[in-house]
Amino acid sequence: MSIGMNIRHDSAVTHVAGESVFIDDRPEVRGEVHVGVVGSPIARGRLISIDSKEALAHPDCLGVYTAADFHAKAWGTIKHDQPFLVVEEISYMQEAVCLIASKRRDSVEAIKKLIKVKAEETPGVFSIDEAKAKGEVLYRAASPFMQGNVDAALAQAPHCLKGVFRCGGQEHFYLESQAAIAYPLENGQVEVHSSSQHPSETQRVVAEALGIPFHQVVCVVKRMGGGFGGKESQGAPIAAYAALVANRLKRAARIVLTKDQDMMITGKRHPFQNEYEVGFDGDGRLLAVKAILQSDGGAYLDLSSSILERAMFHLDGAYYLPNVHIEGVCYRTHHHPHTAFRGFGGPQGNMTIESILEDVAHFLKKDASEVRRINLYSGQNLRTPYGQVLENNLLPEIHERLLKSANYQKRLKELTEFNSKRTGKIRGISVTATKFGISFTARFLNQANALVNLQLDGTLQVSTGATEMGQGVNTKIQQIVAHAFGLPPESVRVMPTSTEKNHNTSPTAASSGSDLNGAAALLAANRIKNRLIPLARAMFNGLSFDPTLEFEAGKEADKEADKEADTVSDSGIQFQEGRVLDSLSGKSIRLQELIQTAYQNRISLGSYAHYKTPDLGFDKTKVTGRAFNYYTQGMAVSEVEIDEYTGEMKVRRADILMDLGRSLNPGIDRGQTTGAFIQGMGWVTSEHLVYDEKRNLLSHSPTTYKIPNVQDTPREFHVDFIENPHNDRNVHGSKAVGEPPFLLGTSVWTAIKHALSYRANGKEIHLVSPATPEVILMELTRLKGM
Ligand code: MTE
Ligand code: QUE
Ligand code: MOS
Repeated sequence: MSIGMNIRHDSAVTHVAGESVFIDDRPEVRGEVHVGVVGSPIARGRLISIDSKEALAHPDCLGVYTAADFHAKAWGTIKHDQPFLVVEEISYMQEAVCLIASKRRDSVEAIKKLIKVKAEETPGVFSIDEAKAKGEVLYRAASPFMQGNVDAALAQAPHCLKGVFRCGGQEHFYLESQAAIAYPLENGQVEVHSSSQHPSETQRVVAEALGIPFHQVVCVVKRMGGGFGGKESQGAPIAAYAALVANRLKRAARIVLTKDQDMMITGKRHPFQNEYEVGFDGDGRLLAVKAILQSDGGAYLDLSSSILERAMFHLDGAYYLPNVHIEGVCYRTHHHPHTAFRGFGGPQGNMTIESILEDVAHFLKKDASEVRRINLYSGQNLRTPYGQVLENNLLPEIHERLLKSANYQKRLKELTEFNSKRTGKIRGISVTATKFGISFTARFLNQANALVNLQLDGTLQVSTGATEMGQGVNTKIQQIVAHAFGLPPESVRVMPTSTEKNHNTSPTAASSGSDLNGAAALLAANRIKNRLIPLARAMFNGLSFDPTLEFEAGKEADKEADKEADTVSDSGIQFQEGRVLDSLSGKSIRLQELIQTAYQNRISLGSYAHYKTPDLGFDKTKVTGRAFNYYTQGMAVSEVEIDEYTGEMKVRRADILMDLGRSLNPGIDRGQTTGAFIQGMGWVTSEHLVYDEKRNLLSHSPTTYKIPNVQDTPREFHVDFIENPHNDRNVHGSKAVGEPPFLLGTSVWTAIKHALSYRANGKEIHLVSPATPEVILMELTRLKGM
C-alpha cells in the first residue's frame, strides 16, 4: 500500500520549519566545552615541538591535547595507519597536530593561534607521476581483471588508440561540517552524538582512542546534513577528539569544524590518471581494452583499496569488452587521505570508457551514440571483465527509448547545422550510461540488523543501522514496515540510529542502505506477524480469550516466529488498513484488538532480525564469483553550448532514463537521480581543487570552489524511470538509487568533447576533467591551431 507511493520525506516538515536537529543544534549542557583542531603548517616533514604555554595561559583554555593523550595512536577503517594526531612524521598540510579545549566557542580560534608548532619541512610527493617514479605505492590490486587475449586482439585490431584519461578530486560539500558532541557518563562510559555514516566504526574508534572496551561507548546518529561518502570513515576521528576531551575534563565536549577548515583538513574524491590502449573495428566495435587505473590515495590508506577496486569493476561501463586486461594501483602522496565519495571509484572507471568511446567515434567520424549502442551489453554479450554475467539487462531498451524521447537524431542534425553557422557558440550532444554494481565488494559488509517494536496502540518504532543523510532511507524503511502491517506510514517512526540498538552495523554506503536495512526491517516485521497470525486464526475460529488463561497457540508463537521470516506463514490472514482480515471466513477485527489480545496472552510484540545478501562472494585473487547482487542501470543525453570566446559552458537540456526496478518511493528516487546527476556534472565541469606550491588548499570556501548552482542546472531537464517489475534480488523488487545516477553527469563532459570535435580539424581532442571554462578555452585554442 505505502510501497511505491510518494510518501514525503520523514524530515520534510521539520527541515522546512527549521526544527530538524543537527549536531550543532543540540542545546548546550552545563559546563560544555568547545574543541578546536590545530593543523600542521607544512605538507611533509617532522614535528619538532608544540609550545602550548601561551595557549594554556588564555583564561578560556581548559587544556591542550597531543598524540600522547591518546591510548591508540592510529585509526583507519581498513588499516590502522592514520595517526589521531601527529606523533612525529607529518604527512599532509593541515594534518591534525593537537587539540585545544575552550570554555567558549568564541575563543577557540584565538587559543589555536597561541599554539606554536615547530616543524622541519622535507620535500613531499604531490602527483601520481612523482609517486610512481619513487615507487610510493599504497595498494596494488590483487589480480588484474582479464577476459580473452588482449595483446593478440590489440595486434589484430584494424584501429588502435592510446591515451591517458585524467580526472580531478572533488570536495564533498555537505552542508553540515564534520561535527560531534561527547557526553561523559557514569562509570567511564561515553555517549557520542556524531554526524557519521558509520556509527559502529565511530564507536570502535572512540573506544580505541580512549583505551576502553566497546561496551563503554554508545554512538548516536540522528541525521547528517549530507554525507556523500565524506562521513563514512572521516567522521570517526572527529568524534574521538570530542570523546577524548570529554573523558579528560569530565564535561560534555563539542567539536564543529568551520566550513573552511573542513574543506582544508578532510580528504576528497580520488583523482585518477588512467592509461589505456584500445583496439576497435571500422564500425567502432571495441575489440580490446587494456587499462591501468592509477589513483592518488593521499597520505594514508583510508578506503582507497576498495575504491580502486570499484573503479576497476566499473571500467567496462555499460559496454561488452571481449578482450580486456585491467590493472589498478593506488599511489601514496602528501595530500589529505582521499576517501569515499558518491560512486566510490565507479565514476572514475566508468568515465574512462565513456571518454574512450567519444574518441573512437571522433576518430571514425561516426555518431557516438551509435558507437555506444553497438558496444552495449546485449544478447549473448553479457559477461563482465570480472566474470559476472548480467541478468535482466535493460541497457538496449533504455538506449532506444531514451534516444527517442530525447529526440536525439533530430537534435544532432540541428546542432551540426548550428555549429556550421559560426555564431561564436558551439553545441555538442552526448549519451552516456551507468551500470552500477550494487553490493559492497567487501562481502562481510553486506549484512544488516533491525529492531521493530509494535506498541499497544498499533504504532511502531523501528531501529536499524542505517543513517539518514537526506537520501530518504528512513522514509523507505518506514514505508516497508507500514506496508507489512497494512498501516499508514504515519503509524511508523524510524528512530535515531544508535549502536546500543543495532550492533556491528555496516556504513550507510554503497547505495545499499535501504536494500540491506529495509530487508532486515521487513524480516523483523514478518517475525511479529508470524506470532500474531495463529492468534488471529484462533480468534476468527471463535475462541474467546480469558486474559487469566494462557492462549495455547501463544506457546507456539515464538517457535513460529523464529522460523525463517522470509515469508509470512500462509493462513489467509491479511493486514490491511489497520484491520486484520480472514479471507476464509470474510471476518475482520481491528489490528489494535489483536495486539491487545496478544499482549494479554504474553505474546511478544517486538522483534529483531538479521539480513545478509544471498549468493555473494567474489574472490579477488582468482577473479571469480558474484561481486554484485544486481546492477542499477540508466542513461542520460546531455546537450551543451560553449562560448568560443570565453570557454563558458551551459547545459541546454538533459534527459535521464533509469531502471530502478519497482521504486519504493518515486519522489525520493527522482530527487536522488537529479541531485546525483547535478553533483556528477559539477565534478566534471566546475569543481576544481587548487593548491599553492606549499600545498595549501586555495579553493577552501564556497567563494573559491564552484559547485553547481540553480542557474547551472539544465535549462530543460527530463527524468524518467523505465518499468521493470523483475528485480527479485532486492526488497519489494526495488533497486538502489543513491550513487548510480552520479555517473550520468559524465554525459555533460562527453558532450563538451563532442562540441569541440566540430572545431578539431582532424586532431585528437585532449580534455581533462574537470573541463572548466579555462580548460575548454585552451583546448579550443590548441585545436584551432591559434
Ligand atoms: N543524498 C543526500 N541527500 N545526501 C547524501 O549525503 N549520499 C549519497 C546518496 N545520496 C547522499 C545522498 C551516497 S554517497 C550514498 S552511498 C547513498 O546516498 C547512501 O544512502 P542509501 O544507501 O540509503 O541510498
Ligand atoms: C563500496 C563501498 C565500500 C566498500 C566496498 C564497496 C565501503 C567500505 C568498504 C570497506 C572495505 C573494507 C573494510 C571496511 C570497509 O568497502 O563503503 O571496513 O575493511 O567502507 O564496493 O561503499
Ligand atoms: Mo557512499 S560514497 O558509498 O557513502
